[in-house]
Amino acid sequence: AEVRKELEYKGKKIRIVKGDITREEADAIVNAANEYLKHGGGVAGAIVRAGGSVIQEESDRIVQERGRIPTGEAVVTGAGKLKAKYVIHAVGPVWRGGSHGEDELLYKAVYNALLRAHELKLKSISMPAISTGIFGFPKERAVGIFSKAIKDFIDQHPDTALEEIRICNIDEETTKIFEEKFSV
Ligand code: AR6
Repeated sequence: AEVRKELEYKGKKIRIVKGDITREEADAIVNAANEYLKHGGGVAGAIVRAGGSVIQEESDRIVQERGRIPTGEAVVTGAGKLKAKYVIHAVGPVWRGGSHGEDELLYKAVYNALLRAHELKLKSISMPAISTGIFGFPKERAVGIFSKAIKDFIDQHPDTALEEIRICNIDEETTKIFEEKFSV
């Protein structure tokens, strides 16, 4: 992937990159999932196509056991044929105008994705701009939420093994907005 911005916060690297997240070499990649972990389009569809149906099958077992995954939560599966070891499925909110808790729910989805990586003692994670595609969350507004969630996570987990957090999007529009507006 093409690195477009590099930041460091409390010794942790944060990189804004442009590329296909299914090709990322991070320990985990994050999927922008829905509550039923039915990976249809967007980044979710790309992850299942590249990683194999084992990712959808494992997701289906999780939903069979636990029921739907509430918006804001994140769960882990293997990554099939991908280079990453894990896929962390984070459920972001559907944009409904902004007065239905969307900001808090997106914050939780980002934070919980990082928390899953931390619990697995991973060193690197790559995540897309959850909710800002098919789910319609305004991209400019999402940047501040990603910034705050990542900063808060690092503040609250100073001893985490996580060394690198990448924000990886395939499209120029999202990449540019994060490149220009992301800060910690
Ligand atoms: N690599 C990197 N970024 C990507 C890729 C890719 N291969 N594909 C898309 N993006 P979206 P959402 C970017 O729509 O809004 C699915 O049907 C994209 O440009 O994937 O949370 C799920 O099953 C955008 O910036 O996620 C859910 O039902 C970002 O990834 C629903 O879509 C997120 O876009 C989730 O919608």
